[in-house]
Amino acid sequence: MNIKNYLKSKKDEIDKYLESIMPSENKYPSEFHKAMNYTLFAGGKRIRPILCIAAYSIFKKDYKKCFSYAAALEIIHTYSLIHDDLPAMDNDTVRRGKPSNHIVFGEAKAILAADALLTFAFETMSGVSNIKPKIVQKAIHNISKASGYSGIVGGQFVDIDKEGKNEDVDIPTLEYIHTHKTGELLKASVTTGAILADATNKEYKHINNFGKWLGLTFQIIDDILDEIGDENKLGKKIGQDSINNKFTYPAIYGIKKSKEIAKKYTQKSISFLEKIDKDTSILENISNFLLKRTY
Ligand code: GRG
Repeated sequence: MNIKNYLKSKKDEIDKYLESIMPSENKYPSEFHKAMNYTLFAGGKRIRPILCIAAYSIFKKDYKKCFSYAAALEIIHTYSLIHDDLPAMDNDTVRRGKPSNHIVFGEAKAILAADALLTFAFETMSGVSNIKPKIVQKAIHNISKASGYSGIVGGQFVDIDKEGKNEDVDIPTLEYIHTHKTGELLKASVTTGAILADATNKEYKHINNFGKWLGLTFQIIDDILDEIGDENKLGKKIGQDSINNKFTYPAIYGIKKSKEIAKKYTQKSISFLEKIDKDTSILENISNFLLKRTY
């Protein structure tokens, strides 16, 4: 299947599913529901849910069974974007091509909307009744770990802590920030697919390694795009990393070498898929697509 068609069709399915579960803006308190839905439906590639579905589909056909988890991953990602844009964090006024959540609703309401998204993700995941409880527990545990102190929040903490202190930052610190802030949730997207499809321990390990290298590559490309990307395509302002004096791959290695590293890591991610004795071509194509992405 053409990968662009696959991404588009799965994005449409996930968007429809998200619309079906999010609180109605006609219900009280309407403004609160609007604030929750605003950034979620402002755009976004839906990469995390698609990765979850694609990983699940390696092992099983009935991929709609993982929609609650795929949706939860997108909802958690959106909460993190709203918090990330706040003045106390990265202070970004544009997200997904629109004014950031706090610009439209104000800081206090944006914080509450993001908090509600985070908890709603867990409500969604724990509310499923068509998956064995042991698998539900494992999947929720997996996503919780990626979302918390040992995942995106830990990465964000170190990122904020090291802002403007480049003399304190070495390569292992940079890798900690990248693998945690961005990588853990992307890795959890594919491993959750494998958990839900009841993959063997060996298969899980290969998917986990695939996710690790894919996640790191994703942030390297994000850093490159922050320097040389197109604001209209990206839907956010570029040059923010250098304004915030952030230690990034392009800041250390330059653009050319960073691109080479991203290519090497993409190949590494795919090498783990090759160890799985099943059709992994969709994940492989997604990995190659993400390497070349421009948005
Ligand atoms: C708990 C106070 C508090 C804050 C948490 C967790 C967190 C703040 C921030 C996460 C850090 C973050 C936003 C990392 C960036 C990840 C990243 C590369 C985002 C862009 O992802 P894409 O390209 O975006 O998938 P779309 O819009 O397509 O979904």
